[in-house]
Amino acid sequence: MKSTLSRRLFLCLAAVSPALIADVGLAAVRNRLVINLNIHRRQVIADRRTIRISEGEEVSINWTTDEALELHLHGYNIHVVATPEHPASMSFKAHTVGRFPIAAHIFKHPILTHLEIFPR
Ligand SMILES: [Cu+2]
Repeated sequence: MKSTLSRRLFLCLAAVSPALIADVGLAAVRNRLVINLNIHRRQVIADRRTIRISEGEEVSINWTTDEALELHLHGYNIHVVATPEHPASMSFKAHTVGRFPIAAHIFKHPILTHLEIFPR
C-alpha cells in the first residue's frame, strides 16, 4: 500500500512543471498527496479519467485551466474558481469513501473526472 502511494507521488512529481516541484516536495514531507490537473478545452489532460486515493489521506488537487471555471467536487461539496491567471486548489482530508464526480459549473455541468476514495 505504501509503495503504491510513493509510486503515485513519484508519477505526480514527474508530471509537474519545475515551478511546482518545490510545492510537491514540500507537500510530500508533510504527507499530503498532491494531484496536479490541467483543464484544456473543458477536459482534464490526464492519462486516467479517475483519481484513486485512500481513505484518510490529506489531499490537494491543484487546478490549472485555459478558461475561467467554477469547479465542484460533489459529495465533499467543495467549490473553487480557477482562471488562467489564478490556478485553484481543493485541499481536504479524504474522510468519506465513495466515488465523487468533479464537475464544471457551466452549461451542461460537464463532469471532468471522478475521485474514488477507497477504504483503508
Ligand atoms: Cu456541481
